[in-house]
Order: sequence, then C-alpha cells, then structure tokens
Amino acid sequence: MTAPESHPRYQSLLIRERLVAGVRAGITSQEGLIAHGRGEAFDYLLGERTIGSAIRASRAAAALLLAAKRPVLSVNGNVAALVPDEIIELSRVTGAQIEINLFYRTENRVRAIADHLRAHGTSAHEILGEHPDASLPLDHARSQVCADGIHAADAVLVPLEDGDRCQALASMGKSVITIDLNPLSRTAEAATITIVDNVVRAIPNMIRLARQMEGLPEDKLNEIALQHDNKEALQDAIREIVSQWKGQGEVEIGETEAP
Ligand code: PTJ
Repeated sequence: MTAPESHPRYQSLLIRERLVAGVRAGITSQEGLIAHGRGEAFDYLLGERTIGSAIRASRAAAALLLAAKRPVLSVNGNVAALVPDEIIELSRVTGAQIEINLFYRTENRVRAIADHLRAHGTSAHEILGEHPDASLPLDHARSQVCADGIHAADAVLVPLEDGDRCQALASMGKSVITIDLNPLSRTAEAATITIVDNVVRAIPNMIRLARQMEGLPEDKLNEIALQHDNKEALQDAIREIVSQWKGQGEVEIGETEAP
C-alpha cells in the first residue's frame, strides 16, 4: 500500500510505512512497531507538531553535543529506519560518533543497520557498535557498548530509549539527551535533556540549530545547555497536551446527550 498524499494522516502513514519497510529489511524489530504505536499516540495528543519547549530542548541538546569532548549518537532499529540521513548529518555537524546499540540485539540486525547507514553515506570506520568491547551495568543487550564510543562518551543522544540505560548512563556521569514523545516515561525523567517530539521532526531541528550555533565559544554553548530545565520542559509538554484537548470531551458528551 502507498498512502495517497491527499489523506489527512498522510505523514503519519508514511512514517508507519518506513518502519514496516525497516522490519522487512531486518533493520527494525517487530517490537519497534509496538513502541512506535505508543509514540504515535502521544504525537496525536500533542497535535503532531513541535511544541515551543521541544524547540528549546533541541537547542540545548545541540549546544550540549557541540560543547562535548566525546559526543555519541546511539542508533536503534527505529531511528535507523526513520532518520538515517538525518542522523548522519547530525553527526557531521556536531562531530559526534554514531554507535549502534540495540535492546533486541541480534548480530544480523546490527549488520543490517550498519550496512543501511553506510548506504546512506557513512563510511565504515565511522560506525561503532558492530564489535562491542565494553559494558554498561545493565542486565540486557543494551549493556554491550564500545570502549571508544558510548563507554567513553561525555554526552550521549539516546532517542526512543528504555529507562534503564538512560539511568545507567546518567549514573556514570554522562550527559544524556533523549527524544521521547512520552513526557511521563522513566527515560524522559532520567535524562539531562528530553526532547518531547517525534524523532522525524526533532533531528532535523537539532541539525538546523546546531548549524546556527557553530563557532560559538565552549562556555557559551555550555551556558545554553545548562540553562535548560528538564523538569519544567516535561511539565510544559503535559500542559500542552491538556490545553490541546481542553473542552473536547465536554462538547462530545453534550452533543450525545442532546435530544
Ligand atoms: O531497535 P531496538 O532493538 O533497540 O529496539 C528499539 C525499541 C524502540 C523497540 C526499544 O528501545 C523499546 O522497546 O523502547 P520502549 O521502551 O518501547 O520506548 C520507546 C519510547 O519511544 C516510548 O516512550 C515511545 O513513546 C517513544 N517513541 C516511539 N516512537 C517515537 C517515540 N519518540 C519519538 N519519536 C518517535 N517516532
């Protein structure tokens, strides 16, 4: 099926098709489709748009990556299917390394993602994660990391994450940036900076904002990153959801009850 451009949910259908293609290509896990469904529901509640606090979080996150000494972008099966070109571009703009790190890790899927990223323009030596040689204090496959990548990083972008690794990375003293449409998730709360936005909008925004800040002195970049209040941004996202739908239920109940 190819979604017709005239369909009111065209963009949303396109994203689904890209993930289904990702599953067929052995890049995305089947569980990734379920995870996407949860994200899609929150995106619907947010009005499928980038809210102001998400733009501010994206700017702080871009500043954090630019100021970091060893920034790393962690890529999973959903991210590889949805934003391969954009992840590569973000790594170029910020000087960050790319490391594949999977929750449902299989060696075939790691290889498929690495090949997919290479086909999108990353040269072989730039992708980490195929041969992990260090570990994080976790009892699942996300523990397998590269000593020169995530393990040594001072700032890590972990989009569409599970809370465990986010907490583990934070407790190792790293700055953790996540992109998660669910402002109530453990990940959202544990991260240094959470961008409550769809990854397909957030990464292009980060690229644009990072370009705008290129050349700023390190202390200015750190100031921008440190000024960000994660708790306040999460509360703002919840307020946006409430104000988006305020009165909606009351109207419908009223209409149903009318003679
Ligand atoms: O490729 P793998 O094996 O590493 O697996 C990746 C998934 C995403 C399946 C794995 O990390 C997982 O199970 O994640 P969770 O715990 O379901 O969390 C995913 C979070 O991402 C949820 O809070 C969703 O709301 C959110 N999310 C889903 N799709 C998007 C999203 N956030 C931003 N943009 C999206 N497109």
